[in-house]
Amino acid sequence: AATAYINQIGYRTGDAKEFTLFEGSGDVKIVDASGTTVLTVTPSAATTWAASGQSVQLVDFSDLKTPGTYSIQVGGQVLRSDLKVLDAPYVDVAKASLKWYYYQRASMALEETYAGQWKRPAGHPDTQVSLHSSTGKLGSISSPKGWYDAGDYGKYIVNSGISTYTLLALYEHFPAYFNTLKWNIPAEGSLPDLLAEIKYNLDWMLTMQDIDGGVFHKLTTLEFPGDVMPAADKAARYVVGKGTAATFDFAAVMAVAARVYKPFDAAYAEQCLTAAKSAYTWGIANPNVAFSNPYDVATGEYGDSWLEDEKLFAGTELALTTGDASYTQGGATRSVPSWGDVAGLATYEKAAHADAYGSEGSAAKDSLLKTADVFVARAETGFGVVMDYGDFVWGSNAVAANQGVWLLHAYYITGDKKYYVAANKVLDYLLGKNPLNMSFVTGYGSKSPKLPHHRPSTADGVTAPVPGMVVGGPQPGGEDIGSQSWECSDYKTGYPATSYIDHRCSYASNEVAINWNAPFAYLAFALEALNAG
Ligand code: G3I
Ligand code: 9MR
Repeated sequence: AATAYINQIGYRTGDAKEFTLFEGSGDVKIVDASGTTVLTVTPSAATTWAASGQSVQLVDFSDLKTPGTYSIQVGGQVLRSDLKVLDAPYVDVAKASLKWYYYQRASMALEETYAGQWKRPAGHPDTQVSLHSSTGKLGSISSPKGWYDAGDYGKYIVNSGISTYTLLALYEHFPAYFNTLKWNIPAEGSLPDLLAEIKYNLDWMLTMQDIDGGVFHKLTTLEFPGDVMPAADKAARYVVGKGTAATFDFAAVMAVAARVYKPFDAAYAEQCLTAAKSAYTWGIANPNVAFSNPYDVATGEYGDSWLEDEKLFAGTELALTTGDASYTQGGATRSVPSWGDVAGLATYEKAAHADAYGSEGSAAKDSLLKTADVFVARAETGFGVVMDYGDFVWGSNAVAANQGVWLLHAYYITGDKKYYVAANKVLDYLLGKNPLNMSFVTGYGSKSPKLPHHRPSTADGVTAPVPGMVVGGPQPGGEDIGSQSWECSDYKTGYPATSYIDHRCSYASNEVAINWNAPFAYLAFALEALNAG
């Protein structure tokens, strides 16, 4: 049947606007609340999008610039009535995506004043955590606070790396916007909400550094816990492993934190910088310590054996913070960043500060724009999105969001609107312009995930999931099929972009994670901040 796939949250008044039409024929009419046709559009010629196997048309309705709610009609048939045009469409969903980090806080109770119906008692104090034999040490450490990684209750340094960095970058790129923005979380001193939230995780990360500068890999139970609330998960937790990836990721994040917190808390900034330097020194001396799960540990691995990108990321950030060029590492990748490949984060920094980096700077700009141009071209055909067949891996929605962030960096250095427009199309995809016809953010949009793989949302007795969570998204792996007895049925469709199930069992398509919310928050907020004031 004819279907219009739209950004369900809304389109910005002054922006280019597009939706995707499947099995439509003839012109599209956009009709306002009083029944008046405000725009008639002839859709583009149909093309097939390999990732969903659909033949679709694109409908450009940029000429509609009046705020309101509209219906979409084809051949007299009303396809949907939830098309919105707004002046600042993303503020609420973007705030929710950052508020979610508060809901993920370990070691503290969530009070009703902040958490509403998702209030809960404190869990995981983590004040006395045994050092697993894989750390090579005996005894225990105090390692409280931090965000739970995902639908599980582990705290993982590698994944905290890219996640915390991305949120710090959001502040660093738009400080004026965030100095006054609030979303009802507990205040810490005079810090802006974004920096207060990030500090909750930085404080935990700092506890994970050993006295020799090396950084422990993760803090988890030996097995994943069952579907219980944090306070009911009483299994012993361990600090596990120590390695190069964790140590360099930590060094990079602390180097950025030293810059960002300096105007607010010079002593804290100094602590972060000292930690960054000693971690970096350990990483240089121990460049090949890859982590893999010990035989008795079954929680998330975040295993990675290619460690040059973490070194590049750390060196680049330390050079920028200290002005000491001896930290600089060569290289500028064309690949979009992910938890296991952070080289692209160095590309961003070198491109943004190209003058200071000489030939490294121009190489970074070149890499940035080459990939961005591929993305722009992809978004002009098929489904009108950047995502391509091979992009659908575990956490595909973060691939999408990071593609959007990449495009914004191309926009920052060129001012060329085509990159902004393509970045906007990424957000359209995540908010409903996709073949599943759903917004991937819990609580936002006409249709959004109701049963994410998120232990608190499963166990809290509240019908609605915790809001503001970006689920992993479609991908053809199906690693969870058959798990949790018969419930996770075979949801593979033969196409990557539609292999998804909104069920609690589906950790491979419907879990949530801090490294998936972070690029979404960056993208949605950057698109607001760029239009503010
Ligand atoms: O990169 C390859 C790609 O080259 C290949 O074509 C593709 C084919 O399957 O696989 C890609 O690798 C995948 C990788 O994610 C991409 O980042 C792996 O197959 C896939 O198994 C791997 O999944 C990871 C998953 O843990 C299982 O280890 C996810 O990235 C990672 O986000 C996820 O993280 C978990 C933590 O372990 C525990 N906490 C929850 C969190 C989210 O589910
Ligand atoms: O619930 C776990 C989820 O948080 C992880 O991301 C995922 C991948 O490591 O694993 C989930 O746990 C599953 C385990 O791996 C296999 N048995 C079923 C578990 C789900 O309840």
